[in-house]
Amino acid sequence: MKSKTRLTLWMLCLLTCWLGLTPVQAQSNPNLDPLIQHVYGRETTSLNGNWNYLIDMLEVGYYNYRRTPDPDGFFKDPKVDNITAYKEYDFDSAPVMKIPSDWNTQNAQLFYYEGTVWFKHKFLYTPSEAGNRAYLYFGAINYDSKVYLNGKKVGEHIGGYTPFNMEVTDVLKEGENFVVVKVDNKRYAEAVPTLNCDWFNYGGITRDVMLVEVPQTYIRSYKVQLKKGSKDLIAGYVQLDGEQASQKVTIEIPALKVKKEMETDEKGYASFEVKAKPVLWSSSNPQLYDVHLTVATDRVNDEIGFRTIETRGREILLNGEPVFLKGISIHEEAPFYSGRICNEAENLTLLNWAQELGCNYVRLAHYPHNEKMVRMAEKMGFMVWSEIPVYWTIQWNNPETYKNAHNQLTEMIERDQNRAAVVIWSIANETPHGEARDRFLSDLSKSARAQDDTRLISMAMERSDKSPTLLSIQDKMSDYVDIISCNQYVGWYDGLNEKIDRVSWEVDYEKPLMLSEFGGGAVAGYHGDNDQIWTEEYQAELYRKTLKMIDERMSPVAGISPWILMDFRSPRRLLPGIQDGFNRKGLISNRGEKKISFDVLQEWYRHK
Ligand code: GCB
Repeated sequence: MKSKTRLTLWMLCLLTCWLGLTPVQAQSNPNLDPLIQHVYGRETTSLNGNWNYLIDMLEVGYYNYRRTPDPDGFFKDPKVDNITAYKEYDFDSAPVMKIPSDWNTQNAQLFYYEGTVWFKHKFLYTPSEAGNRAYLYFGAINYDSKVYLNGKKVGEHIGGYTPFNMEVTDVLKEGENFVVVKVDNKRYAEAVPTLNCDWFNYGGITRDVMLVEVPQTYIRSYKVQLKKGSKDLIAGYVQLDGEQASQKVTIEIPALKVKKEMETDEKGYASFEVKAKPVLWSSSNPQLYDVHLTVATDRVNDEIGFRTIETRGREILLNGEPVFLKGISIHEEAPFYSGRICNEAENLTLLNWAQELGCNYVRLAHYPHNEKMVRMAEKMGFMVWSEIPVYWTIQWNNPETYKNAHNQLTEMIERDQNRAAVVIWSIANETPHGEARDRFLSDLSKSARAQDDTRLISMAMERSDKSPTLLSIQDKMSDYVDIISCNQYVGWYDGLNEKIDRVSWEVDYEKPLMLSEFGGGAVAGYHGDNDQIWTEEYQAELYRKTLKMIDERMSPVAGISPWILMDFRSPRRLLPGIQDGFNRKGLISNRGEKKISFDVLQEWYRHK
């Protein structure tokens, strides 16, 4: 892209944020269509299952020998007879991989691979109703993907953890079709996340793939939540897509005796407000209501909860009442074999452990987790912190990096804006202070607020201490967040456990304070004295002392999400015999063994 165009886009982004405008369905990914809300509630054909794949280190399927894009790349996949024509690849005789999955744990040769893999899947299509429109939907592909249907490019997407879809009505055929996807998970400096991070760069088509069918004019997006500051006014919008843009829309919530009709404008948009007295969603009673949205041509059903989330001084209020967020941080990594989560049972195992721990809250770090995880958390009564991978030091001055981060933020919000469980949008983790970073993050924060004012904004900050033992947070971004969250590692990266007893805290902001991370490493089954690092005893002692510090020497704390539920793979963790490629700060090992610290935290939560 020419730098002038980049500059204009960057200025446009900023202008949109400054004006506080909602960038309706902001799009930075080319050839994609606005996200369809709640795909699991539509008529879908799953395209999960076996896909053939080719490992393409040199990207010969995309570029010719002059390294320019080849119009006859692998996506064409023509049938040749090998006598009159040749081709140097063949999907149909290539190995198969189960999708969704990460490729690293599916094929030992791909464990450390970062590069391009091509996937192909054949499927039969029978139109379910004449005149329907069809979309290809991907829950997530890590990281850079190009999608082709029947040899034609239909979309591309950047960003490894958010969904995207593209209309394929005109390319889809009755009978056999084939979809080819080029997936590239190479890390690069301007990406989000960037080159450097403390989790595993699983590549592949990591979430559900579906063909979604909708009527010619359909309900593409909607928001149905309590109006900010109200417990008895449900508000939101409906956005249609299709030629019959002006139509009557009905929203019904039978259990609340709500039935409201409205007219969409010439752009297919209608906003609404309706009086209702819902039983409010909470951790102890995660009440959800059937919500039906109907137009002459379409109907969508969803289950939606209603709650308020606000702050008052240093407190967080759920439904108007102070609440302490008893949390745990979680990576989207499967228990027992440690790969990217690819089914509901794996989500459930993690959430069951969080429940056993006594949590009412989960920090889903460091990127948006799969949609089913969020829905499951909601049904189980967990409040959720949802985060984009703006992590450590990314390119704060690069307009493309901003556009990418902003797009991931938008896709995260669009997907989950009806989930009552999501109470916090987090825009960053442990980022270094500086003007460019402050501008980047404050713009993200303003945009998140403009897109959704029914949740709180936070980010995981770092300490700026007042003295070696007087710990504090001083961050210009404090003006732009609702909750001051801090990752801190006294007893691990900062001194040994004895230091924890010597520190106290002074945080001057009149906003709720959360400890978004603390912890230390321990090898499950490795025992020793309380001061012997890597033992379960050391980690347990770190927890005991930190929890005591929170009780006695921190100004009121509104919640915590210690690091982390389960040991997870990280290429930064190289210590043989101890780490072996895993971050060992889990309360539970990667094999599912609970460490002593699990009991320590469980006991503290029991009395909280
Ligand atoms: C942090 C990061 C997290 C790391 C953790 C650690 O502060 O936010 O991603 O995994 O520390 O274990 O060092």
